[in-house]
Amino acid sequence: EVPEAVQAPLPVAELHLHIEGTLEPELIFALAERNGIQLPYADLDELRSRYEFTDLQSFLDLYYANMAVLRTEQDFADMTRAYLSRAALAGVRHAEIMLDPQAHLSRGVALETCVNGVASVLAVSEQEFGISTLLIAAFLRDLSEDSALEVLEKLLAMDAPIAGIGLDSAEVGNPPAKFERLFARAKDAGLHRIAHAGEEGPPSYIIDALEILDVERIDHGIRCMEDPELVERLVNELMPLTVCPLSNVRLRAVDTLNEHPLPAMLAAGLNVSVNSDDPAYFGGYVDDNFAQLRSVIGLSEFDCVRMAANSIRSSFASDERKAELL
Ligand code: ES4
Ligand code: ZN
Repeated sequence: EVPEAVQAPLPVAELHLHIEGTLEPELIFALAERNGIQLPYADLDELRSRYEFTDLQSFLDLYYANMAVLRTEQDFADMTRAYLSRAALAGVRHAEIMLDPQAHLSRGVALETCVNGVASVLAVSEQEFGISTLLIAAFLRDLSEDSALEVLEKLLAMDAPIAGIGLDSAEVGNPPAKFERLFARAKDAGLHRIAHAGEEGPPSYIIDALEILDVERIDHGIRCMEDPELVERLVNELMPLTVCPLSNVRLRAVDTLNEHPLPAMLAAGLNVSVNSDDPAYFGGYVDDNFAQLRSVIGLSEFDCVRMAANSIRSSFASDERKAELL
């Protein structure tokens, strides 16, 4: 039998990935040094000791703090290149990458700096890494809709190479309805629309993301399992749910991988895929997520292949690119 380590990974599309969540501790220290930024950690081990989270907010606090090292276009480009290089080893052949522009604007980093830094690398990702890519501007739901609308208008005015918009950050207390005008504007501009829903928030947030925001995919969506009627609807609509198993464990949305609803979601016929979310923070990339699903909960090869196909079909890639990958 071939050892697991040398088996080629399944070709997948990564549909739920925050580029800022790919900043590995080593790169955080390297960028801090390059930019003359004093980090509040003495060394790598002290930084690594902070990666124990109790909920989404406890993670977001560290995630936003670590972004302080991203100052120049080159920083954003280096982060993006590091992700693509690692993702290629994980079997990722297409990636739809979220960027949080407001998290950089609020630190005095220009929109052009973060967008152009990431986009300059995405423009060559297929040639250099064999990974086709799309950029998604994600909006922070704990900020106002007016702030999001202002940033979206700027992105449109600068003709930023974005394929769609997303909605992330602190979910509970910031329901989809808060962003009705933002998503209407994005649809009017011909952009794809996705939103985090049902990670920590209730099933009603998933329903509202579908009905009020007219989203084409749900990020996470795991709490749909509390509402059988919603599950039936999601199955009938073939609605993609971008599930992030290791993220859910690390953020305590589920107690352990053994308690994860993914097998039940598959059994219900939901269109689920496996994604890494913030791989530098949650213990691994897409291949690590699949490896733990296989070894810890005994997920079958059939289900892994099915979810890999789901990821490609649920992407916003061209029909030609999908045909290449399927
Ligand atoms: C996120 Cl896991 C998760 N949930 C919501 N917002 C986020 N931003 C980055 N990772
Ligand atoms: Zn996410």
